[in-house]
Amino acid sequence: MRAWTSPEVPDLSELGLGRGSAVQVFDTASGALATVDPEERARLYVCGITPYDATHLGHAATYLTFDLLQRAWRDRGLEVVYTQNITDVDDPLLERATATGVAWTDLAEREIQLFREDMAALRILAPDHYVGAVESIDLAIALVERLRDRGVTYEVDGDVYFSVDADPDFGGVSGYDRETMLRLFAERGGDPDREGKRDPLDCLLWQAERPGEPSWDSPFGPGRPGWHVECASIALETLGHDFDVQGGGTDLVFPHHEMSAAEAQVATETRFARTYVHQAMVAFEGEKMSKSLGNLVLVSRLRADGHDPSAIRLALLAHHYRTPWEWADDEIVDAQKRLARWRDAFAAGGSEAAPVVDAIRAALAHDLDTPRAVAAVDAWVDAALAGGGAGDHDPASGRVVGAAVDALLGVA
Ligand code: 5CA
Ligand code: ZN
Repeated sequence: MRAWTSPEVPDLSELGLGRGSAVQVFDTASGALATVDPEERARLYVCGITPYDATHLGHAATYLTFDLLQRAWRDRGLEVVYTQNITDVDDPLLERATATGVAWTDLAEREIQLFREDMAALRILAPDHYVGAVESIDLAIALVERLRDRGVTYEVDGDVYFSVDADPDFGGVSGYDRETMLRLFAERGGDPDREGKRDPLDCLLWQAERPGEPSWDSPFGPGRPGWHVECASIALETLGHDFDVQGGGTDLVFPHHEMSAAEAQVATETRFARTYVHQAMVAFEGEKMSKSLGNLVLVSRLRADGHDPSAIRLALLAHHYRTPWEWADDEIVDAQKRLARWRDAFAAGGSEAAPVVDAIRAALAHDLDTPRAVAAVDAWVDAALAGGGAGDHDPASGRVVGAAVDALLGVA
């Protein structure tokens, strides 16, 4: 699939600012900070959208978090290989298409295009591999065949299931107890109560064709892949196993990331990802912002209302990715004011650039601490705008701090 055009990222080392330090992020699987500092190349997979409605601020927060991780890695001097999928065939998409009387393919195409425009406006780095479920059905089939050959699958009325207990490390991503797993599985698209399953937690690998739904031929009969096998197979194909970071929102910890990892680990007999990083949920009107609930603040709506995309980005940056928060309308007002002050100060210049650049780098390297990075820039900006007779005013420093804010925080 075509992605979108990435923004230019200034190389701070070319401005005489050296390089950033090794990046630490919180790893859900180990429950601790992990240093993710591979030799030359960092490999990242982030779970992409199910394109049945427009990009909301929760999605934007998730993709921004992994954009910042990539910026920190690049500032470190690493090459980044980044894959994102698109769940362009799945139950909610088909249901919405039927309910609104549009072809499911047209609905997906329209929402993917809007997502591209939102991501480009927010200056989010584009994936190197932007892969749809539909265009990678063959990959999913190949992974299901591998699992079948290992004897860890079985059929229930033509549907193919994966035995989760085939992975000795099952549970290692979420760390949840069985009761929690059963509850979340039922809430998030699983079918714990289906008759004929060997373990209520076993998940669907291949769903046999249902009347009126799209299907593809396979060695298991016509049908379509399960959700988890989509991400497992796309990640293995584009990044290989044992890649650096599997990312997404906390709503994907279980079952999605647990199941994708288990499927891939049983097929390859090696670890799927080294680290699992999750963005906390952004809420609105008291609940998780979600397409199914409809309590959405859309990026495209804010843009259409005339808000600078960099202000939307700054509003999100004011929150740490691991802290759940609720959108309120004054967030964008505050961000707009902050953006104006920052731009004034970058034009005017201020004190020496290196200390504030170091502070931004240190904040990001320590678990992508954006509130701390924003506070460091605020302090420099406040001093710059207060001016006064300080002897260390350097008109050129504004350009350098502006470049660092652009490179590291993506704010133009
Ligand atoms: N297609 C699947 C992933 S394979 C999916 O979850 N799609 S989605 O459109 O529902 O969500 C896209 C991404 O945004 C996922 O990484 C999800 O975890 C994240 N996300 C969804 N809602 C929120 C929210 N309210 N706050 C933060 N992140 C969210
Ligand atoms: Zn996924």
